[in-house]
Amino acid sequence: MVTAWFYADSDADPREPHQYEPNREVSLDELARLGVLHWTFDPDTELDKVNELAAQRKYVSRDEVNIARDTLPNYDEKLKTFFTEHIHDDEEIRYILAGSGYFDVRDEQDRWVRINTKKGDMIILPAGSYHRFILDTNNYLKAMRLFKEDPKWTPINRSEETDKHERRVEYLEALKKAA
Ligand code: KMT
Ligand code: NI
Repeated sequence: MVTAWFYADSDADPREPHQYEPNREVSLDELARLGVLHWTFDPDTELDKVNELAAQRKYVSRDEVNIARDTLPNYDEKLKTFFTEHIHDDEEIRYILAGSGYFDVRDEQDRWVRINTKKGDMIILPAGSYHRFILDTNNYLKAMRLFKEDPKWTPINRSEETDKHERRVEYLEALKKAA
């Protein structure tokens, strides 16, 4: 099951949890309001449920990304890209097969919400939501990435331009309605 909290800014390694003291937890209801969807399916026994969800949401293809220094080509560069705040035209769907890591998403007040994911967690970040990804101090995560046909998931790094991006505007409209 995912857990979430407000990210406390500091000079500490971003792979550290970055919790306030005391921790400022973000509820699963609040995550839902931000449009973040999540499930937990055991990769050893419940892949049929992943397949069912993929069929429902029309994810027709998938691949795997093995994020560790020894397995991911251009590791440092890739991690830097993952941790640069961005949006996509499509939603981002990740199913954690092993290890753990953090997905950070912005709330409507532009605060970072840190979402802790681990083996079995499936997470969907909505199109147009500003987000980033980083490993935690275990330095390992293997994930299945699921895609719709003709996926548009190239990262578009945040700028004044992306604030006006069609998906971004749609996402903010949806947030307002959910408020
Ligand atoms: C992305 O788009 O930020 C990613 O694919 C993150 C790595 S997948 C766990
Ligand atoms: Ni992304």
